[in-house]
Amino acid sequence: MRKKIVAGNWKMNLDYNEGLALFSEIINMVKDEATGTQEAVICSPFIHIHSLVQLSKGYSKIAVGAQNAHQEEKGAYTGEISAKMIKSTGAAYVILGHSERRQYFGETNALLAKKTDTALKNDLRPIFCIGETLQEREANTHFDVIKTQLVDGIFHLDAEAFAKLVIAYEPVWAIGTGVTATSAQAQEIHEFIRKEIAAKYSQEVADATTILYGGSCNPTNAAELFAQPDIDGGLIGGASLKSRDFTDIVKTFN
Ligand code: 3PY
Repeated sequence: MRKKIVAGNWKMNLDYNEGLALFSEIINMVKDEATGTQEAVICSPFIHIHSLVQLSKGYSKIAVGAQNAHQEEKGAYTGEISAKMIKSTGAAYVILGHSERRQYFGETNALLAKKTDTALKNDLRPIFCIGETLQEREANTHFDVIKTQLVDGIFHLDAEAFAKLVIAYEPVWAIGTGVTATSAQAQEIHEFIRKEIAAKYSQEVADATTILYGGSCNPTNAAELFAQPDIDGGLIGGASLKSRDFTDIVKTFN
């Protein structure tokens, strides 16, 4: 049975002490709620990661991740953080290709393919984000866009490496806008992604891949989204900054 994941993306929010306080609250509230094949993940700014990992010790269903990593192993890249550095803090995950990185930092599928390789080489599990813009949906090219993101970003991996990925479908028009894809719209794309994985790898690999929905997912809409057969959890933006909301989303699976 594939893993169910609720992952918080704190983005560029919370100073050091605020982050630790929120994470402590989240641990206390989530520790008895994430059960079975479920996992709760918090992807924080880099400055928090090491401390959050320390706080999460002993809680097997709570993990920590980063929101980005550099494609090179090391070198003269002032201000950047490598996958190896992230791994050395004890983090387990890294978000790659979030639409904000694609949009504001010019991250392309080719660059993200390199970032994915470097993250996997350093034993981090990428949460690989894909999704179409509003214009692409209106032009009815959303399936093509998503297929290209899959093919150019991650389908170069062999099946063994691919099995370590989590995929997050985040329609760009639903990010930070308060607009959510309907559960039918989200399910349609998740089913498409799973079929593409099956065609490229195998049905077994496709059935084992965790595919999250992201984009204004909150305690009110999570239950309907997560009830869809191909939606295995969420990548949560704003609602992950409130311990009660995040916990309520985690509880949706119970
Ligand atoms: C959102 O929900 O806004 C997100 O971008 C989650 O990554």
